[in-house]
Amino acid sequence: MEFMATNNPFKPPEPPVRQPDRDEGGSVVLERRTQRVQPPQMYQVVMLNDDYTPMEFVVVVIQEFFGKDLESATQIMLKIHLDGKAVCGVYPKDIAATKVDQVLEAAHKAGHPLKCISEPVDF
Ligand code: TYC
Repeated sequence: MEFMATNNPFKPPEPPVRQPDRDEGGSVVLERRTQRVQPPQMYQVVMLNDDYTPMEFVVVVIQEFFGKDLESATQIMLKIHLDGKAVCGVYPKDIAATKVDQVLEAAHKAGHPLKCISEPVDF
């Protein structure tokens, strides 16, 4: 039995050759632009120092809402205490806003003036 070299039934068909300046349907493309999607802007949640909120409360809040263990939460709290502020986490915009709401609500309920904000990374 003989196979014709140009019509091998086991060989997948060659993809169509696309000519420059023509799209897949053969229409002329006047201007070709490469579309690039940017990664989403990320937001950092920054906690601020004050003179009244107990250190222990801040450590618990950082563990609870930012998923840190006791040691890193303590380090972050001490950085806030010494430097005036520190980043607790970096998230997409809506999640960062939710974290801020959660911290402010917990602080308000406990009667502490603890404040935090979210801001774009590279602010
Ligand atoms: N400065 C506070 C104190 O001495 C402790 C504190 C730490 C408060 C971090 C707020 O975000 C804060 N009790």
